[in-house]
Amino acid sequence: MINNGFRVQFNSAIGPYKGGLRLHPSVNLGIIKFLGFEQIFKNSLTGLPIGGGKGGSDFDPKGKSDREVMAFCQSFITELYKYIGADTDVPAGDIGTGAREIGYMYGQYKRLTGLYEGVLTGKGLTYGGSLARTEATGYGLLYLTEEMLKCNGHDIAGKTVVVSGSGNVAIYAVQKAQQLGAKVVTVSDSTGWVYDPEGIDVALLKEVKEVKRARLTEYAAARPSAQYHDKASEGTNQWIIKCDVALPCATQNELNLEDAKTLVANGVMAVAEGANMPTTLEATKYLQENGVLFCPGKAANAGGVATSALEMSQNSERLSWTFEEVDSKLKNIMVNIFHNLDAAAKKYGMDGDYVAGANIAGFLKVAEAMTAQGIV
Ligand code: NDP
Ligand code: 8G0
Repeated sequence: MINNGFRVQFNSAIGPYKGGLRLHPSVNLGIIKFLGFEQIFKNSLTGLPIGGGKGGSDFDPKGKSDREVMAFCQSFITELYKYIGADTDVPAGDIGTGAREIGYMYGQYKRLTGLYEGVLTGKGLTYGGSLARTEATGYGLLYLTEEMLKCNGHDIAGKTVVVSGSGNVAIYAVQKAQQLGAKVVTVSDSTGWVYDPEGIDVALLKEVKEVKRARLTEYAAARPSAQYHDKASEGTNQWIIKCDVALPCATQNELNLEDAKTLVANGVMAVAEGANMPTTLEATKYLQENGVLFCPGKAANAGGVATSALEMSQNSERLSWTFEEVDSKLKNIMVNIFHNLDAAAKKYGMDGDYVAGANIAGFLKVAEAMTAQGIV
């Protein structure tokens, strides 16, 4: 079996290329390019010195043994190692690429180059990883959502939240939403979704997904209050559940116009993207036209890459910060991002349009850096 691997180095005006590596059978060059393009502006919004890139492969880690995954990761890095480095291009995880895969890739990079450097982020805590990186994207999503609601006169506490996905982003989004006093009633994976009106049990979800690497049917089997819905046989998804806040945290194009109409009819107040481009263009427009607060992924999920940049800082100074230190920096970054979008939208006459605000604020810094450097 031959797999194809990609790395798109899109823009390095404000720092080394930075972005994840996706391992999923759907991966192709088009997907990596759109993700890399978004990454430029997201990384700019973090305020940290990172350029934009993305990579991955159509290798499917699902159902593979640790040994098979290791063999793939070693082959992948054998091809990629010449193009990456702590000061040139710093990949990380993404869909299908977690701590296990990053570990195998880091080991192979070190074996080939002899360098012990911060070439990858999302590393394990014993070899240069950062505390709070695992939680960062989901936590950051909630810090931003909380601020967006607050600035529009609402409180996240007491809200009903619908989350899609049950991977890294979704799990920690559920956890932080609950810590902030919201009730999360759904999670999903590629085959089905769970409705748990008593609120998702995060400990059980982590056990099923992080430890057993099992399907959500196992969550439902262990939790009497949960109902499992099969997507293919029912033709439904989690967006039919009435909620105040919707957080798509699985993959691109998972929230379409029909879903947006259902959410609006059910009174949704805010949508913030944990995944990259989960909302289709038509759905985004519909939500915005119907007064829903909408925050695009390049702002809402920037906490992951921001914390990766903090991991790079720690690697450079050969120190590790405490969980609280990293988490408080993350929170500051997310609150600042929201205010930057809000200000850019207002300044350019599009008050409340956080899509325009994110694009403008992200773009301006990159354009200025490119212009100053002679557009090289
Ligand atoms: P994971 O691999 O940990 O989890 C992905 C989740 O989404 C799983 O529940 C998976 O279900 C589901 N999923 C993936 N592909 C599909 C698909 N084609 N159709 C339906 N469901 C799917 O990935 P992450 O949580 O890390 O990433 C989720 C999203 O967040 C992606 O868009 C990613 O690019 C984005 N993101 C991630 C960041 C991070 O730090 N991890 C940072 C910023 C953005 P199943 O298990 O059944 O495949
Ligand atoms: O840490 C990263 O560079 C990273 C990993 C996975 C996804 C993303 C993203 O911003 O989409 C960034």
